[in-house]
Amino acid sequence: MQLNKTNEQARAMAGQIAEVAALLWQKGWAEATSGNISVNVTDSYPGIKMDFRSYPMISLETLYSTLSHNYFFITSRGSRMRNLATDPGSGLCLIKVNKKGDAYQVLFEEPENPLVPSTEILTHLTIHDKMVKAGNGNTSIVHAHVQELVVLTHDPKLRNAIVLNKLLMSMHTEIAYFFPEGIGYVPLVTPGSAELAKATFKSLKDHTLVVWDKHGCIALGKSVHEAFDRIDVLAKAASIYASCKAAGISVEV
Ligand code: 2HA
Ligand code: ZN
Repeated sequence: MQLNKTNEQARAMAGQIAEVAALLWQKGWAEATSGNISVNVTDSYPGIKMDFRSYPMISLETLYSTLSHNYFFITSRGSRMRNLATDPGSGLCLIKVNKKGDAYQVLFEEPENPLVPSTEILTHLTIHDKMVKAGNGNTSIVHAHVQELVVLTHDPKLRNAIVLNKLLMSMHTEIAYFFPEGIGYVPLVTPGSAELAKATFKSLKDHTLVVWDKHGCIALGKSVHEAFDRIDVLAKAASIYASCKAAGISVEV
């Protein structure tokens, strides 16, 4: 998107997205075009006056009435975190949901180089809908291919929310502090599908992070940095487990 066409507050948010994109790339959690980030930036556009009619309306499969007239930054389909880190405008869409909540527009695009939102847009909007309804200040979502967590889901014993929680809670004292309600787990589902959005929504309940089998995880927070911290802390617990196993230390659950 053409970031220079939007306001200072939104550009600052794009800067934070760029910082987290850099961290995801450095951690090895964003190979190729993987991972996606979105932030509700409605507060950055109070009473914006512009002619919206020039932007095509794109229909949504699901009705998100709570998101009526909400604005979101969401990484674009095919964007690379390593590029977003230095040039957020090159891989970020600003979308505006319509009044009814069943369609959106992508704003401030370069007509010759239009961007399309992430393949996981349904999951992101489903979670944003839930966050706006909850009104608890959570605005940001980060999805990444966290290797340490994907490794765990290769063990059939750990493909289960109860066992996974028990194991990760026992790895490091910080986990109970960061995840007082535990974490969610979604079995293998097609990436980008409405099924994944539905299963994630169900699993989120009071959770702030959900592990996706053989895929990675998705986390929410009051900022993109808070969502990233949650992922980072959980990845540490998973990595401690792997280190213990490699050292022959018994850590069975
Ligand atoms: O953005 O990571 O899950 C590409 C993905 C899909
Ligand atoms: Zn993914």
